[in-house]
Amino acid sequence: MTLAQTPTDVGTDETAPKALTDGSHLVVDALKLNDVHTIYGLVGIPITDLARLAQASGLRYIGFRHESDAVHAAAAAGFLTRKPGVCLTVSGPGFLNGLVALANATTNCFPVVQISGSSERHIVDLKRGDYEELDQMTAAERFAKAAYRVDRAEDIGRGIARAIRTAVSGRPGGVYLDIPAAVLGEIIDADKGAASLWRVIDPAPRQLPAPEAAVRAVRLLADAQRPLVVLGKGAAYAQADKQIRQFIETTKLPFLPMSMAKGLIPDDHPQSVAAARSLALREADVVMLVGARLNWLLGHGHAPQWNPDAKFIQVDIEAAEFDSNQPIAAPLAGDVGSVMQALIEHNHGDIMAPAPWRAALAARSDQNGAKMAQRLAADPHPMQFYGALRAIRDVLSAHPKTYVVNEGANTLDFARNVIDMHLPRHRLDSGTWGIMGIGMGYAIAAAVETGGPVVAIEGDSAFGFSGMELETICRYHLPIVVVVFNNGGVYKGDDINTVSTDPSPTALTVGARHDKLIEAFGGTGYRATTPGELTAALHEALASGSPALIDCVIDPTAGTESGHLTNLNPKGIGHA
Ligand code: ADP
Ligand code: TZD
Repeated sequence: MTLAQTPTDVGTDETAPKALTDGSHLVVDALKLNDVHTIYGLVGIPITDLARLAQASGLRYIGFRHESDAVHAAAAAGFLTRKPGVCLTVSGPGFLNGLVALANATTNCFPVVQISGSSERHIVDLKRGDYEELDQMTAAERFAKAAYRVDRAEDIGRGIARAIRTAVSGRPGGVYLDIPAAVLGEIIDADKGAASLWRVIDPAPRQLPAPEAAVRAVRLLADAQRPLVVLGKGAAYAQADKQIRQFIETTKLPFLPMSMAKGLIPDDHPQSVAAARSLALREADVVMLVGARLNWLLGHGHAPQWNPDAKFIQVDIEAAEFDSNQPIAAPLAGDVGSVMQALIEHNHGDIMAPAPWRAALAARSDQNGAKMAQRLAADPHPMQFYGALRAIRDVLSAHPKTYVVNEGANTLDFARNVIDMHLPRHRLDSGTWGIMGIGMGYAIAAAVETGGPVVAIEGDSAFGFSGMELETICRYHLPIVVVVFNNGGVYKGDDINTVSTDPSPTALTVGARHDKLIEAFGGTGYRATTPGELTAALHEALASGSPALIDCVIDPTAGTESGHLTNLNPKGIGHA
């Protein structure tokens, strides 16, 4: 793409004026050359024209109300597609608003590139005080997988190639790419510009494990009395669904999905031991972690939650992850697809999960399943988490292709266990940080990237972090249904301040009508106070394929403070 020529654009040959281009055109051309189809962002100086140009050039631009949501959306796009999501932010505060989400993406190992305009370098660097002045690259460095800056228009192609390569190769993560306003506006010869762009070949090359590493792991699994496979979101991300399922099914190994790996193999698969999780962790003697870290979400692999004599096998693309918490007896460095393929090839019928272990897990699953069924069957008034989740579960089982986004405390903990997933990469949640605020961004990305229906199951506090994106959802007519679990509080809604008339720190507005919020933007609002009303509303909303919000009224006394993480609150000497 070239700029329109002006009478002053005269080249050396007076009969052939030189075609020109500029930084913004080069950014768009470089993204298109690398198969980027969508940009998530929020405009302002100096990137408004860049967004307009991207749209005019055939890229889809999704405009948000807060940068954090835009970057969360791009990160979710990265997780869903295994290609870096791209987002665009303005200088200074806009960049910083996005940085939380960039850090979150890096923590979750999602590939994303945050491109931000920035202010005049010669003013920023001498701290002379510019509009939205900030040394953004230095700030991003600490929180991203990498941070780069492009200082000349002729380096834009290189910068974008480098950002894409870094985001998606090895352990994926967030990459920051700084493009100062002056570079976006820099005019250069169009031929020189075009020649400076390139397409990244094989952005995430396969990484094969050494054969001896595969043999070592097979031997351990073959000798195990009580083997267990833990599937993490790295396994879901890797899109190695076929190899994983083949390996699991031919070996009969029991598997446990981490929350975002749910559906990688359907939750109702007979080898899933999600319903016997405690027993599986406590007893397993050989554990194979596939794209899952032994971090807090897995109790760091410590006893008594885990068998103190357990031996760990770990499949991870990042070798430095091994031994981060427990000794890894059989490290398998490589991408999940290549490692699982190697395991399939080196397993000559050696691995077969012993029948007594499988029977013990099945018995415990049945026992726990019966208890859960009882809890779900109860129908107390006012509505509790389980009653509402039973209604959602039943509606979603009739819509198995629905993407589920989930955040909150109790809302997250209960929904994770109740809502079965049937397809890979259909569940997006608070992830490794336990962050609130991913809800609307992730939901928007799921709808935009897949065209599929999305149900976001949100605690009322959690929803508040990104709630203004309801307007974005309505503006783009996305098939998203938001269900707000309204119990009037951060965690529970029954905390009372006994010393003044101010609300307690965990209180939110009693009787809030979240359904009215979406009506302001043309979406449909519902209010449900019983599982029956919730069922009817969700059916109708999903059938319409249009933006909707269901305010789902829950007993304010239901749940616990901090959900399942109550024990992480410091004890101290007690409080009011
Ligand atoms: P979970 O929270 O589901 O347990 P984690 O986010 O802790 O999962 O772990 C994901 C792991 O997957 C990370 O250590 C990351 O390096 C790894 N990973 C990401 N992509 C791949 C891949 N393609 N192949 C192998 N490992 C991967
Ligand atoms: N801020 C950010 C960015 N992330 C966080 N995790 C928190 C604050 C602390 N926090 C939680 O860990 S859960 C939560 C907060 C504020 C909200 C819990 O209330 P909820 O959920 O209404 O969303 P439940 O289901 O009613 O418990």
